[in-house]
Amino acid sequence: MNKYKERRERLYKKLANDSALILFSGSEIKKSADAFYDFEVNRNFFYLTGIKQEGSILFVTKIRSKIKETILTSPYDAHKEIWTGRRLKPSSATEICGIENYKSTDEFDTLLKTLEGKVTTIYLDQEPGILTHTGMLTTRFALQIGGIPETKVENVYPLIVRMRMVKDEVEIQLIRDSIALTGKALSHALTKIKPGAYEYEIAAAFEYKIKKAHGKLGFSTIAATGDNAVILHYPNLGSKLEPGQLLLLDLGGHNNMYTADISRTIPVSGKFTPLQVTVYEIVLACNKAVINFIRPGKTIMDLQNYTREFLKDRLVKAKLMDPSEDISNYYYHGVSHHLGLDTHDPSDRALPLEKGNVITVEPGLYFAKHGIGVRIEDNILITEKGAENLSISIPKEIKEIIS
Ligand SMILES: [Mn+2]
Repeated sequence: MNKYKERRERLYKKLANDSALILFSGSEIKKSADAFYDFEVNRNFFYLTGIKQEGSILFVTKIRSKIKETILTSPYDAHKEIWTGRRLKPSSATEICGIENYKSTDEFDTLLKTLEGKVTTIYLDQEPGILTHTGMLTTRFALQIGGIPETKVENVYPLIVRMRMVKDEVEIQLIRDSIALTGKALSHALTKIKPGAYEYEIAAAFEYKIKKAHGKLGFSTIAATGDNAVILHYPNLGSKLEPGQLLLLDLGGHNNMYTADISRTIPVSGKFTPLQVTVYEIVLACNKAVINFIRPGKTIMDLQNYTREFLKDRLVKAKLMDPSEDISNYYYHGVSHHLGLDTHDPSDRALPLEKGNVITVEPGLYFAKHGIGVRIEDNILITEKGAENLSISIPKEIKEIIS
């Protein structure tokens, strides 16, 4: 069966009777003048349809338990096509998502009117910032259709997010492929690390290999040397790599919508100072200990508490912090987040981990006064009894990263 259809059918079981579900792929966002940002589809819409084109709509009714699905895309516009590229034909749209019933978005308002008197619940993805096919915020659209008599609007976002948290076999393979691509691109970038190179050159080498695979970045590449590495989402990438510094890389790419998210920390001159190696060994040991600690049933909060205690214990033993100090002075982010169609894949963090979840494990330590930031991040599949490190083949052992 079409995998998107299979997902939709699982979702429909959770919807109330006499309801409608309306999901939007989103609209392009203006950059400046007549330029737009590259379109990024609403991932919940993509998860259920496989369609990536802006201005598309999934329209579903569940009346007396009977499901009726319609897929809508923007009407064919020959003039627009010769300016901005080829558009999905109705036949391709229906084939991708496995929905036979097709309409153009011109017919959406008429379709919406058919709900009057037929449904009592309308489900929308009310995640802030999601746009309709006309560029209206979905939260605003919700207010508008809230005026349909005898109906209430429900947020379908939590239901879809719970489904997305458990990856199926197809999704796990796509994540494996993206990790392999990211690992390959990272190993190319590593060959460019030397004193005198710039952070942006290392990032460019990584991104070249991703683009060469017709891929995209999951997020803006971080290449941060020296004390730049204490800035978690360091955005500037303008510094020169100096001898004796560390370079922290946090990067991920894909050519299949599912991103990897990998961090490695590399000595610029090919060798660590004694202080750097002490810090690196603690973070590496912590990375491995957390991966070992993972079991279905534990929560991400359990992993975080474990990480904080582990790092504090090791830093105190190494005399790098006082027992009375707060570990948050040196480790000030979460150890894990879910990963998938989004880098920070949406999740219900209160839910315990279960088989099929994919999360990151990314302990770090940051000492601004020593110009040291170390983070080692792997991507982990939760299995029946524990965890599988999907990024195990991306080097992180000291002997693998020194020259
Ligand atoms: Mn991450």
